[in-house]
Amino acid sequence: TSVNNHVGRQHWEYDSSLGTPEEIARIDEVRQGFHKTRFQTKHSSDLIMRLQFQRSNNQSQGNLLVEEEENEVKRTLRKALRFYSALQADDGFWPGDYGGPLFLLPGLIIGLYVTRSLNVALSKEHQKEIMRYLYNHQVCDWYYFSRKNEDGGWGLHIEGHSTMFGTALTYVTLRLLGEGLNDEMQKAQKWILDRGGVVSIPSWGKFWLSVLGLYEWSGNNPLPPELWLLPRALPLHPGRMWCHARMVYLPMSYLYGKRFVTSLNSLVLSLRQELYATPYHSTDWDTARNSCAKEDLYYPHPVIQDILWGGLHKIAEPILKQWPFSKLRQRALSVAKKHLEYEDESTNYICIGPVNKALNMVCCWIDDPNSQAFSRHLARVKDYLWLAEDGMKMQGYNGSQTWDASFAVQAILSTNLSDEYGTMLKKAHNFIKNTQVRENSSGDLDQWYRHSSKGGWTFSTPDNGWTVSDCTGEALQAVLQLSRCPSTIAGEAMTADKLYDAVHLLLSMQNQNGGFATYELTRSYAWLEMINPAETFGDIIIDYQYVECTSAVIQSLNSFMKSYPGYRKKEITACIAKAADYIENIQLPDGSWYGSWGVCFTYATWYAIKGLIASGRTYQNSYSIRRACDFLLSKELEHGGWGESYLSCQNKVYTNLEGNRPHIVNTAWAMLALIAAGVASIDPTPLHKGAKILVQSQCDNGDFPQQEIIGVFNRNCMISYSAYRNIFPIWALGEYYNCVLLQTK
Ligand code: LAN
Repeated sequence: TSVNNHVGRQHWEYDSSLGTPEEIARIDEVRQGFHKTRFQTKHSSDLIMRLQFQRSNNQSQGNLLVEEEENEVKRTLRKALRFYSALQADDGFWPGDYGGPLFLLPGLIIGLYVTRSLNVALSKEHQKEIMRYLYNHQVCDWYYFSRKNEDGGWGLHIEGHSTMFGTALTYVTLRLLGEGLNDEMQKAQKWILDRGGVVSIPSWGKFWLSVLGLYEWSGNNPLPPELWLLPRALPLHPGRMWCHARMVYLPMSYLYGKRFVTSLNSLVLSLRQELYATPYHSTDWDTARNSCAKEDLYYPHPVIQDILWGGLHKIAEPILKQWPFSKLRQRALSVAKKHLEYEDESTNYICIGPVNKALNMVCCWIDDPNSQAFSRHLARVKDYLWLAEDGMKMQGYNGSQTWDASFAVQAILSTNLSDEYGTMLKKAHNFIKNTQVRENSSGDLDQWYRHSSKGGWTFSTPDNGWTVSDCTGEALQAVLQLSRCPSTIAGEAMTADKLYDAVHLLLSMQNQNGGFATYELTRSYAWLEMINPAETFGDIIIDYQYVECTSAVIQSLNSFMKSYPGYRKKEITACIAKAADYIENIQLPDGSWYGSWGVCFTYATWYAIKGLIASGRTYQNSYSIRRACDFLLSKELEHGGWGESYLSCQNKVYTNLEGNRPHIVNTAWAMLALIAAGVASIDPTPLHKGAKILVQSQCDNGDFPQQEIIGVFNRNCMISYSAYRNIFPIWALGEYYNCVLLQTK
């Protein structure tokens, strides 16, 4: 829960005095056994539950009387709400696990190591939990997710196959944390050497290894900070890139420009021997620049990149080393530094994400290890860490607080049981009200390439500062819905001026073509993706428009119009119509939409249908909605429910989970979409079947099982939304109960 009045802050400290003797014994057992017993203990774990989950009441039979089903759904909902209310923190949000990617912790640990702050920032207990986590996710024979691939490596994310990126960086991380060459480490080392050694790690890995003295800077493609000096009219100006690419390549270009390498010690020298198949100094660094292990290759460099980087590497870089051009480099570095400082200060040293958090921290340190900036960075490291039963991980963000809370409110309201669960709503309402970003970040926004943020919401906490279109949309929907509840139940409604700010911000974020991107307007061209140097990620260079973002905005503006019919009516109506057209335009031939932030076609199709309905289109008058419903219905599993694999995201083809198992979150999304479209009045059977899956999946304590990973970014990396397993079954069953069961009685 929060500390120091930072609303929504999540922070873990070890306190040996807490817990009953039984709990302590239990926890010690789990922790001491780490990397021998691993998941085999029955400790209540997201992952263990995933392994060992057996439906508690799967004996429930075929044809229940409607009456009985009604009661069963209601019982399930009550139990689910009671359980979920117990997870709520005092300041109103639901702390949760936002882990999944495996390339984040290494950045942090390497960053802390080179700044000599490992033991300052992280207690021994933190380090122990981090090691436990890393060992727990090594791909081994017992490993649930990859039984076919028992090779001792690590993936890009917890469900992925082994990659050089994951394996080499995790290996290095464990060594920096003090591990020696035990059996597990040797397996990992073998994995790396079998593939010709660490030379072929993808570019972001090359980067971190260079900082650590394990890779030569000449083996990296250039990351010239001079880009920041170019005129903004050029499409490839960093100010026109997706903010995440901009904010990651900013500190990278700073460290590259300085060719920073930590001082070599015996550990680093030993690692040079452990990780290379041929002697370190005989490596051909020029070829190394473009090498990438086949396991890691998701987005192969187009030829134009090889030409571009080759030119920059062989011609531009040597020139920039010499006077007077070296002056230019100095100037570029000082401009980059200014942007780094701006990012640090406007995010309270949290930074926009986990990658630039660690990088910026190193940048501050190399300029002045005793700076206030650096110590402020250290103070915000723990905001990214999350302790779960599989150990301590670095999350994909400083939490998913506002995002989850906004969905949770809508889910709880859908049950119509809010009389009973009013306290939960009141607390969540306060949280959302308290997390609205009240002011723009400081200075001339344009100079810092920032969109305004006043009136918006972030994905996590207001301290993070970066507002997002759909986070604003979902939060706005939540507060608007709450404002229609009696204040005795939901608390005081948000005042109109604050809602106007949100609407104003949203209207400013619509692109020419009607679609909405994530944090900013789309500022440049899709062909720039050709210069995406990150082999493991797709579509990172510009802020594209997304069906999810576009729909969330439509829904919120439509809801706003209901409460404030007169306010900027013309603009809002036009915005919604254009946005809905955009959604229809990007519908795929099979009636679905591709999801960029959740798995995958089910997620996006849910969003699309909700957006189109909110724009006033209906099943009856919209061919698009009918095709979308047909798509969803065609994917329903034989025994009911929907279950989509993360492979859909990377291959862009709808893929069922292995064994055609249903996934409760996919099932809930599909149900929500079909209910919203009114399919129940035509044939409610698919909904009855889906509801049954959800009801039967519930655990005895009211929780739902943690199943396969359900979030994604940049096509290829998965991320856990652990709150979804509670939120979406509640939401879908809530709608099902009130809009299907009670209506068709
Ligand atoms: C997120 C998390 C939230 C997510 C939604 C709001 C769900 C989405 O609808 C819009 C995009 C957004 C804001 C988003 C963008 C990419 C993020 C920030 C992440 C998936 C969390 C982690 C990821 C970030 C890019 C991870 C670092 C990796 C890089 C390639 C820079």
